[in-house]
Amino acid sequence: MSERARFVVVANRLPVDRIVAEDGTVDWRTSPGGLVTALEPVMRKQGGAWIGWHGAPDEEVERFTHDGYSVVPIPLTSSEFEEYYEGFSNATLWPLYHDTVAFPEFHREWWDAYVVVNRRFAEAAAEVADEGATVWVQDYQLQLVPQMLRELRPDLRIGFFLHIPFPPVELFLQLPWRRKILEGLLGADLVGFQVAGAAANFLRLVRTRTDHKIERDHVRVGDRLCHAKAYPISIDTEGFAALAESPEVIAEAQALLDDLGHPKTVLLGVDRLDYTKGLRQRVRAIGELFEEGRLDPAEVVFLQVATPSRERVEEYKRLRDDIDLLVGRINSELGGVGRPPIVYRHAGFPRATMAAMYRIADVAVVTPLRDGMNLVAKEYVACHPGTDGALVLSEFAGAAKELKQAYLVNPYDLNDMKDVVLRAIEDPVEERRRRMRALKRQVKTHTIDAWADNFLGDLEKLSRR
Ligand code: GDG
Repeated sequence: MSERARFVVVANRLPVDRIVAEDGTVDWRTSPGGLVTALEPVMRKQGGAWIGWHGAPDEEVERFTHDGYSVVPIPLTSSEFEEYYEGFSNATLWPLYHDTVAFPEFHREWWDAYVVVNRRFAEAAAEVADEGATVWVQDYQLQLVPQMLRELRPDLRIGFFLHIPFPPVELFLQLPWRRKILEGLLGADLVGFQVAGAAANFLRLVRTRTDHKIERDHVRVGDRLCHAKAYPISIDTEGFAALAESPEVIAEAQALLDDLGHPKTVLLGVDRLDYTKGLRQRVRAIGELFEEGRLDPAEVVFLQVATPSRERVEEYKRLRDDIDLLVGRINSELGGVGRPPIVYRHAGFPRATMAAMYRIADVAVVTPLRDGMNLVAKEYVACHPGTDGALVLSEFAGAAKELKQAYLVNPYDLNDMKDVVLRAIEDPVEERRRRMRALKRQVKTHTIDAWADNFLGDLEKLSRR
């Protein structure tokens, strides 16, 4: 058997993407992401393994070493991909956990696939983890893994982090398999959430729906404790700031401004194309501001990037069509023959281009209907040079709990959103600076490294036996 690891991350996807060259040779490239950046040092120090799906259905890929840690690919069949991932994870749990902003679908065969795949991940972790090792399970796709793994390997220290919201009791109770999911999570020594309210929702459910005893922030599960606490995730603040200051990004920002015709004001939205991100409402609100003449298309441009996501799931197809239609209508009615008021791109971009967009945006408009955290808000604050920018942020993003000096909005209230966007543009420079300074302080002092250290530090402390 191959070497066992002292630190194991279990996530739906691997942190590497497979690159196939023209001659057919296969290589793996680290996919850019905060989680990988934060966990790599821990992996290096302790000897780590990352367990996850490699992205190609019906294919088996051997375990290999990448950048000094072990990569353990888990196979999924096409039908598992459809039922466990697109189905139960993204058409049942995702809408349910985001306050049912879209209707969750409940199908028994999707649940069955979810159980089968969770078991496969748990078995892989049980095989890879060294005696007494720490295993950190990530996110909503794998909520049964903590308990399954605990049964296989009671010696392990098990943490779980939920990246998305944990819903209020009344919504969670719709789930036919609610009890099994709660028990799944309770297999962990520490369950981390983005915000305190989510941990409270979880504890309230455990209190009302199980026989386990609760004391403050922990649950007694047989002879052990399961703790539930908030660990707001963050970004590699210094890394983003340095990227945004690099000569390449500064040049790209200049080229972007040239392309846009040097407008007086750039409004920016960056999101995965997802119905939780509030794109319909945002485009309508800003569209109305243009239509009513409160924003002048000659002076203001709204740049919206929507990265393709979950393209085979019905609700996402509908959203894509809606946004195309909405943007098309606004632009055709308002634009002159030059640049349209809304510049909309349905595409992914390199990180450097994202940083260039953050640089040139006078106002970032981040208005999800519900979001676990929202990293785009933090990335904007880290990347925008000086203190002249402004962040419009939804009250329904976890980030609003920390970024209190943002221009906070209720994205369900279009008039409020319109007024707040205007205020963010027109407020006296001193007011904008005061807010931006406070936001910068927050993201500088709360980084992704601190997040991982806090979680793993607590996991070690709380699970000491
Ligand atoms: C989940 C939770 C929570 C986007 N487009 C491109 C691109 N991105 C990057 C952004 C940012 C990330 O993707 C998106 O993160 P968010 O936090 O905004 O949203 P989710 O994807 O929904 O993430 C969320 C997060 O997990 C972490 O816990 O905050 O609440 O839903 O980093 O920059 N990156 C590149 N090109 C793009 O086109 N390179």
